[in-house]
Amino acid sequence: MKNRRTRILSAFLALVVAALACNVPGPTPAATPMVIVVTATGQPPAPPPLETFTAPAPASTLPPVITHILYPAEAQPPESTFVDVDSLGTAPEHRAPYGDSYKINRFERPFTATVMDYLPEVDIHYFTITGDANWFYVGIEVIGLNPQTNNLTADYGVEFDLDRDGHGDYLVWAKAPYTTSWKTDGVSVLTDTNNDVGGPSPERSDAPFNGNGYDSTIFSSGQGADPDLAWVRIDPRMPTRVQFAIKRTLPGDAFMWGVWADLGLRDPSKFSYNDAFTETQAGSPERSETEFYPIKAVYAVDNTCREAVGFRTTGYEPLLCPREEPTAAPRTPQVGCVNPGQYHDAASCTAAGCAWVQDPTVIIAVIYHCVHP
Ligand SMILES: [Ca+2]
Ligand SMILES: [Ca+2]
Ligand SMILES: [Ca+2]
Ligand SMILES: [Ca+2]
Repeated sequence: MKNRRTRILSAFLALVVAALACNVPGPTPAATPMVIVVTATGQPPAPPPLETFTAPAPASTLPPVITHILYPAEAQPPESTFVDVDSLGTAPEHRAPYGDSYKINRFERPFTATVMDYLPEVDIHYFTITGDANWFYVGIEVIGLNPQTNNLTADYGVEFDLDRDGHGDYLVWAKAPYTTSWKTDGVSVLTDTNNDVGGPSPERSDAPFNGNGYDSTIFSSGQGADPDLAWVRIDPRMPTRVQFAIKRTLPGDAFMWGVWADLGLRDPSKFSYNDAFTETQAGSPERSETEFYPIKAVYAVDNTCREAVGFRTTGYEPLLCPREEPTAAPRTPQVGCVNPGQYHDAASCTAAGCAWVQDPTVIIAVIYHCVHP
């Protein structure tokens, strides 16, 4: 009798130990709870019948339910438009005219590897930005559609540098298929947790540099803390134009940005491509670079220089688009407008005979300043 009591006590203690063990935090994921049956006879518990275990359904078979709260607008405010080099004119010669600067990660490679056949859907021609109260809208207009499929099949992306150090901080990346209605399917927002996008120097090739580029996904097809963070569509008015709608909360009010078209590597974990590959491995699209022509490991890709939003550029921001030097002869100041920079409001500016105009160096947040009329 005493022996039986001891066995029951031992079984009870074992159950308490097992229950405590279940409460110890650790890396083991929560498992299906198992019921331990303690019998009065002290016999080891019989294994439960197999049919009582029901394997949980794999997550991939459960379609995520995504409830959107805020949708991008159908029509956008007027845009700021920027031009990228295009290779349409030199495509029959299987080369880019210029505009590919491997050292600063600037690509003009809308061509297949080695053969250098032209890919119009990869050739960025214009890139645009505008915004409203909730969104930034970024447009990427390419030269043409995929001639085989008559649509756009490349990946397209928008890269943001928030602290203007040249190292990209967010990459909004979209994959085909695209539709003319806004959708989050196929759109990801990636970030770089160890700031190695661009390698040691964002304005230089550090190859061979073995970083992990954009290494973390904070949004994927509507899944993430904000289900409305980033959207994509084809402009309903223009089949060669991809549009992104990105919540203003992502980049904030002041940042640098540029865009991508990629039908080649399509691997943001290898950003920057000019760090992951040497120029010899990557090749060149310009025949004048005889040492490197044609393109090889870094192929079917186009990107742009970076533009600024919400702040006045100094001209020294890494990867900033070149600023045009003024070509017109300086106008002779008219009598009455002396040192227009001293006036900081429209009334005193015009009263002094100067002209109150938009500052073209600041986009989105329109800033007026005083100049000679
Ligand atoms: Ca281009
Ligand atoms: Ca940065
Ligand atoms: Ca670099
Ligand atoms: Ca990284």
